[in-house]
Amino acid sequence: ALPLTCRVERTFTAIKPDAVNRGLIGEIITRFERKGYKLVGLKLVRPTQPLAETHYAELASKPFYPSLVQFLCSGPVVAMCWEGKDVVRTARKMLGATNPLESDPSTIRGAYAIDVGRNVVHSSDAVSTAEREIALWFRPEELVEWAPTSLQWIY
Ligand code: RTP
Ligand code: MG
Repeated sequence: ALPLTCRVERTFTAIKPDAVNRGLIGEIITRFERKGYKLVGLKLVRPTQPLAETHYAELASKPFYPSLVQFLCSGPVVAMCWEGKDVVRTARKMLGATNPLESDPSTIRGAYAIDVGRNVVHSSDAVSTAEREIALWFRPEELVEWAPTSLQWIY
């Protein structure tokens, strides 16, 4: 049995159109794999405007909301669901601060972004947000339950 302190969660993470265009898909997925998280959902999506509006609905009153929605719809997005211990909070740490000016250079945004409106990657900001966003972007059958096996694929 898992210890009570082990909180296995799922989060929704998206590689934004700027990063897809710049060829950063592999870099970003690699960081999550190497950290120890498990990929349970993955697809390339060209978001519709309603999807982008719903995704960022909390920010509807912000002056940058229209351009934010337009940006998310401007090209393909890699939608991902990652699973693992404390993945919601840890993914946010791996992304770094929203504004690349403030994100540590060891983070994804700190390493690859220079503009707050083109900050490469998204990840849910809380467990409840993750549940909402996973349901928004994925159908239940698109999420795959699996457990890593031994070295049978090599030997
Ligand atoms: P995200 O949702 O994309 O993961 O980003 P976040 O949680 O770090 O930041 P959030 O407050 O949710 O804002 C969503 C996206 O809006 C853009 N933004 N622009 N011009 C501005 O001051 C400003 N503030 C936020 C960013 O692209 C941010 O990722
Ligand atoms: Mg956010």
